[in-house]
Amino acid sequence: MDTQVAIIGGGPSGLLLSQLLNKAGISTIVLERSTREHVLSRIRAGILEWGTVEMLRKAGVNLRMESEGFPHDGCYMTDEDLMVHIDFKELTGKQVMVYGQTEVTADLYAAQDAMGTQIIHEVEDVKILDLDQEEAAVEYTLKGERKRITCAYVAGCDGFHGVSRKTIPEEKRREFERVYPFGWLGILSETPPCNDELIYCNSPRGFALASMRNAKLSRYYIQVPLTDKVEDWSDEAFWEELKSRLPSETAAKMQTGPSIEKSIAPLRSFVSEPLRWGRLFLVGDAAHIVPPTGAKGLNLAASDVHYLHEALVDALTKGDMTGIDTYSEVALKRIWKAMRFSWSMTTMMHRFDGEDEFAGAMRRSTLEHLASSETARRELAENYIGLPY
Ligand code: FAS
Ligand code: PHB
Repeated sequence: MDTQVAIIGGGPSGLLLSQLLNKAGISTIVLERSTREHVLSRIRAGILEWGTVEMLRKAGVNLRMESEGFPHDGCYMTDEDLMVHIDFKELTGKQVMVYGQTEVTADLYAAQDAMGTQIIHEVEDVKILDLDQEEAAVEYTLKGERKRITCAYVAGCDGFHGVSRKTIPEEKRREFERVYPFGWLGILSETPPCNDELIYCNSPRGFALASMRNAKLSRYYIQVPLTDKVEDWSDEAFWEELKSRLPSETAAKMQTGPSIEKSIAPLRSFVSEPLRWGRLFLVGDAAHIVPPTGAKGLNLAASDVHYLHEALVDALTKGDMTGIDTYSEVALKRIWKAMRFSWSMTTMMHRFDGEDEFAGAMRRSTLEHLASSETARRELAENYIGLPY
């Protein structure tokens, strides 16, 4: 056997799983389609649940996060000039960490390099085979040469467009999907954030989010029609539209500047069941996609890794198959709760084409209820900081 666990995908899921398995003495080979530079050029998630922070500590990749990340005690939800503070710390005793996915991925690569882990970039035409045999196999092409590795298990950490999920026969997969009729236009700008905590904005013109990466780097999003293209939006047009959706006093003090990254991400909710097929296990975006409104995508990948890493260590070091046999059922329980929260936040904070006045009134009254009910704020806070593993 070439390795104990073959990991398809060198994004946060694959790298975190590899790091935790290696620390437990289990060998891995990571197969990544892109170059490392390309993986590290992606601008994605910005909020870590505390469970994810603990996972990174357990993996020994927390030093830079502890010194450069920002623990946040809460966030704001707004509807025009109504601003509701959700105080996570007061309501749940917990915080979230503002630290970009790009940095998490870079820290994981550095740690894996330090451990001398095999990470093979620019692989092509990956095929996952023999999942019902004593040993599984993964074939791939590297620089024109066909390769084959044998392993005990395969972790499919290759995201929504990867090969792993599709390795499970279509007739054996049960897929659930909701595609939202809008996207998020996001920019990164070297400007100080407009607020000390995140602001999720509902407005008659649509959703907006004011986030950040650090005291000099802001991340902003606005809801746009799916027909929009990035080139349709000048920086000036973006800033004007963003300000029109923020509470007026926040907009008035906002510092604008040139975008250093600008992109449109589509929004969907998606789950594929089961997460196991013989010796193959799906992890992270390979199994599920959430709209980023609840800041759950990266964090759900981390909890999948938590369950699978524990299951593989038990199976490979103690011969205990319980975790392996229950991984799909256990992980899906938490996945569906995060799916519900992300869908609820998205439907609560976005305008849908053709909606009537009643829909806007419902959004407004949801905010009013949050403003007046500590119970409602606690329910949102518990989901946002992350449900228990
Ligand atoms: P990833 O997609 O990150 O990684 C999969 C890796 O597998 C990639 O490196 C890919 O190159 C590789 N791969 C694919 N096919 C392969 C194959 N056949 N062979 C080998 N390798 C293969 N989440 C949030 O919480 N907040 C956000 O704001 C947010 N914004 C996002 C914006 C965008 C545009 C996208 C696409 C996602 C966003 N997400 C966000 C979700 C995102 O952060 C994911 O949840 C997170 O990247 C999940 O990590 P992985 O499961 O590792 O998948
Ligand atoms: C981000 O900073 O990129 C971010 C923060 C919170 C979200 C989504 C994205 O819900």
